[in-house]
Amino acid sequence: MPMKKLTKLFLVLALSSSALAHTAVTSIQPGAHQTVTAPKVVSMSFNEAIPLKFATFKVFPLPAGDKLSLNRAAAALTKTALLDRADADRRADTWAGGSGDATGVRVPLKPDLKAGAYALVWRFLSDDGHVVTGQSVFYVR
Ligand SMILES: [Cu+2]
Repeated sequence: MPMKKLTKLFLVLALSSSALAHTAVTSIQPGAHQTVTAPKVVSMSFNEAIPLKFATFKVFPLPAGDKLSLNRAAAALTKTALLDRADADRRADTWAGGSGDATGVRVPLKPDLKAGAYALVWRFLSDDGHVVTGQSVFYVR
């Protein structure tokens, strides 16, 4: 194999092994598809500290649907809603940003949430420099 190709192969391998080192979400409360009564916060923890300055957490009510359509709606929000500004009215949380590094966050929720499905969506900067996004669905009874 020519040297140039070998170098390229090595680079690809090095990149894919660093991708394995993304900061991981180790727990979410309420958990995925869990039902809770009158939740006051959603909490998340990570396997290493993340800089809160570059982190966004949002909670949105979802239209009624089955598990698959709720997961799809939450994933769509992760793509469209994370960088939105001025969406406080549509959101179910009152997260106002943070500072410093933390291995966990507590995202405050608005009081008296209506019964139904909600999506927690997140975006943060991993220690390896990658942006990590994700979502989780829970239910309020
Ligand atoms: Cu990574």
